[in-house]
Amino acid sequence: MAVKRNGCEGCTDITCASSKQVLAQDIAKGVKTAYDRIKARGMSACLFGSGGTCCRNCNMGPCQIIDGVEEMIGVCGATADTVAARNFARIIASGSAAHTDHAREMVRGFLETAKGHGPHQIKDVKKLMSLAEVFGIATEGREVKDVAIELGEKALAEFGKQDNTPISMLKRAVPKRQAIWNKLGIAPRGIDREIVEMMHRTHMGVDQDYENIMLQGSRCALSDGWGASMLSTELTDIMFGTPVPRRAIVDLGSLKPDQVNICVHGHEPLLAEALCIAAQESDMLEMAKSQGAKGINLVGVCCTGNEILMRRGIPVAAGFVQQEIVLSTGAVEAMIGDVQCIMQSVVEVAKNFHTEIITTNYRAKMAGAKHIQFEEEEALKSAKSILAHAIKNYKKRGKFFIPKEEKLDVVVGFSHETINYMLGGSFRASYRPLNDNIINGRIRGVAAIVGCDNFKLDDDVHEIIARELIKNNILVLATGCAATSLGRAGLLNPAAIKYCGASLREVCEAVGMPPVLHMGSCVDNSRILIAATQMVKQGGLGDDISDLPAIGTAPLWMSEKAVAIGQYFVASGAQVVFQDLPTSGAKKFNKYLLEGLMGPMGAHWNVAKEPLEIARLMIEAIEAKREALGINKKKERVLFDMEMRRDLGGNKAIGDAGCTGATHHA
Ligand code: NFS
Repeated sequence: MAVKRNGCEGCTDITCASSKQVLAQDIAKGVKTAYDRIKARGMSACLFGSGGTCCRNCNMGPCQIIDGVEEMIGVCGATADTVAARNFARIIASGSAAHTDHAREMVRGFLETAKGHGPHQIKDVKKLMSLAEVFGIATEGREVKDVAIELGEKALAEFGKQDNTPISMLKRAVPKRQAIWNKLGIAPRGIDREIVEMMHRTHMGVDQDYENIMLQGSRCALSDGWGASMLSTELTDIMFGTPVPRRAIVDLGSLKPDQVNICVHGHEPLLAEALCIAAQESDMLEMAKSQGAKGINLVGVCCTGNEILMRRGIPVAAGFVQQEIVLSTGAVEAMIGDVQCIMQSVVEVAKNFHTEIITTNYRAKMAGAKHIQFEEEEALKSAKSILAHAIKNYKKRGKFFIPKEEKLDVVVGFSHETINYMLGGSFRASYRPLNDNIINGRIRGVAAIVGCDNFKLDDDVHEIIARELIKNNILVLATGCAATSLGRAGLLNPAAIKYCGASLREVCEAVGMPPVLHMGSCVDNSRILIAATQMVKQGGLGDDISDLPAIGTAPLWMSEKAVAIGQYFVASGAQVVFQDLPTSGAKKFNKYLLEGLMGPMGAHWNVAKEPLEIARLMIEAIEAKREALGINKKKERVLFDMEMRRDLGGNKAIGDAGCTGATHHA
């Protein structure tokens, strides 16, 4: 059912019950959300912009190009295909830059931690040692601290590397994929360098061949996926702990009526982790009590929320499309942000209430917000001064409304290590059982539902796609705001097996896991690259990611980061489906993305409009891969025999332990 606020006919549907309740309250009457702005704009999107054929790369234009109309090419002679390719490549560069700058901060924070500075520690020594080996660092008989410092320094050097050798983590890929990258000359050399080269090549008068532009587009995206994002995920895990299954809540209802509610919004978990530590310290709790509050309730918004959800079980109150709605409860003392995906409108929404918007990063200031710089060198002190500001706001809280009906329990924390343990057992952690279940057809394949949510389509798109996939016995991996949205839909709970096809249900039941596995934030899509690689290395499903019965979608993509992710998946051999691409105004280039990339990359982009159409396309792609692998031979349905039950039963404890909130270290 749509929420038609102010008679809003142009709005897409909000299906989330909690969001609907909040927006229906009197206190939210003065609030203008993106749904209202879509209606107020009263115009459809510019065709040149949405088709990718508006060129603003020099000052002879702007040139609006119409493909096939001779008079409507660029003043410089640029065609629709060149312009759309340059624009698309710049989207990839911008998305990669966001992940890269985030990753650099995490590496710097890691290095400080390794040196013993700040409130954090090296929590996952096993992972430290295995990543050190990838970087060729000797580990035998060395102090953890020394290995960590050397790893941090080598990791930092990956960003500004100037020689022509590939970045270190590419060697984690399967040999066939590495050979493809080498043959095409697209193995990334330095993380920053690939973004700079992409921007250069799309400057006026440089690269004008869309296929060549996309070679660099792929290299730039790969430097994100196998470079920046992977470094961020791995070092964050080593520092803050590799996620393990745990119970949590994903809902606006995670706000507490009698506590100081603080939303942590943005992306880099250094701030969020420091806030989590600070919020448990007695001086902060005392301060909260002195203001009349019973405690401090930190909740997450967007991907920083996913980071602390995965590692600490701290609730995610809101995904991207709910960031204004969470403030509309009137129950939030402060929204503390760092970088990325923070809408400018939150400052205006906050003006309706006592809520303060606090920016903490010199790279991301907002007019009308309070800026308190988060100093990483003095993380705890800095976090406390930010918290103190929020706590003092509690007394100013007026009328508020926290939706009660929804208590959306989720089980999260599925790092690729966890999946290994859950399916393979703690003594023989391995992807073998997953591969075997795919080969025998109980699990038809694996689908990733990732990326943002977006006001362009109804907010139940992820749910519709996921339900269709699991009904067809496809295991779903989720990250980012898509994962949050699937949590709100109840699909991150083991009880969601009731929506599964019979054979997937059997597997999930035996292992004790939900059919949709939350793998983390958007930088954690690198976990999916590793999981897919492990599946290939395990054997029986071909010798490259492009052979796997696997596919990804970011159906409600909003951010440029999602396009960078899509391109690194494609360049790694995985098919992806988006709801639209900003390239439809350039016929040849669009076709190249949707078909032509298959030649060099073994995978391509796909576009499908409707959620069920997206799901259908994904199912068909998975079945086609199964056919090509020759694993679709009809055989009698094998019920679990005793040995298999014992096998899986041994692992059940891990799933169950996680579900009771117990933690073990991966
Ligand atoms: Ni990803 Fe995260 Fe959400 Fe999209 Fe934004 S928070 S990094 S970009 S909107 S999933």
